[in-house]
Amino acid sequence: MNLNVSLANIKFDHPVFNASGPLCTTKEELLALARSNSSAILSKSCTLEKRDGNPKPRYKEFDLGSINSMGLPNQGYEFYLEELESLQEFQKPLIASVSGMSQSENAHMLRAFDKCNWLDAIELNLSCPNVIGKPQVGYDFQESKERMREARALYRGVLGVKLPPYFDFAHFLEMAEVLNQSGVNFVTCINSPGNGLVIDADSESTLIRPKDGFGGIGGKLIKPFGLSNVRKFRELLNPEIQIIGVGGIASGTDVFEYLLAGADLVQVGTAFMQEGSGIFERLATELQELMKNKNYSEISQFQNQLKTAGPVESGY
Ligand code: YRO
Repeated sequence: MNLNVSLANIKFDHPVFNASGPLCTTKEELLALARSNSSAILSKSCTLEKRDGNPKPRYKEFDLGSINSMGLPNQGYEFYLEELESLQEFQKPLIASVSGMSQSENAHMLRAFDKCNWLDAIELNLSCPNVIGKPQVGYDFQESKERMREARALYRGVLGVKLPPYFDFAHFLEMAEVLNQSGVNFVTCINSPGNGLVIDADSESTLIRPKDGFGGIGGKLIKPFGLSNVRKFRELLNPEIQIIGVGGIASGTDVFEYLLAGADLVQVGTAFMQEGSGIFERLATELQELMKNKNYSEISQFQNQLKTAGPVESGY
């Protein structure tokens, strides 16, 4: 069985690796990822300077998934530059997530990453704050266009953008038009749907402390939106722009569904946080088992081949 996949010129042993955010911030966490069966190493979104992030509790699990308002805790871009470089011996793709607090912060970091001939790709996080009072960059199409134009001009390697979820076909169309003109190589759908609220009835309190309890939602609850965003962008984007799916993946069947919907690769966030680095081996094995049961020997035999339900006379 062959699970090999490519992202532009980059080769992956299988399509499952970590989402930026969970367990990819410190030296120890990145080393654990390197030693795991994750098919690549993607680091926590970085800023120019080190950030402590928001006060704890800032990540919690609940019955349907997770909620977080981490506030971008990271060790500063120079740390990820050094740490990723030191993991070359593990011979898997090394990807840096970049999320500057401003256009000029991104420019500074992208110039530095452009000088690294060992780095495989950059994932530019568009869920970053813009001017206060404006929506996050990914929900501001003009701002998204400018951020991508600048990133493409400064970073000559494989470049992708991490997108927030969209919920309206007009928004998909507008973003797809920007992406098709941008020169980016891939998109990653989806970042956590923002500003959910989870309440603990016993304590009559929010689950997390920052932002009066509001935070990004991950896990099982968001899988339908990850799938819809992958599916719609696969329909609207130029075929050369590849798609990484993320949102609620916790089984080989989940991986299969994302590939069917049109993803080329997938990332795991909440379930990696819950289960630890053994999850990559489990998901790759479960995908392989499912493919065997369906008599598939290669991903290309079902990738992007989702069918629409046929008509029936009875029921709703
Ligand atoms: O709080 C975070 O660090 C965070 N959490 C997410 O679920 N997605 C993200 O992209 C980030 C970093 C960016 C931001 C939400 C702090 C603006």
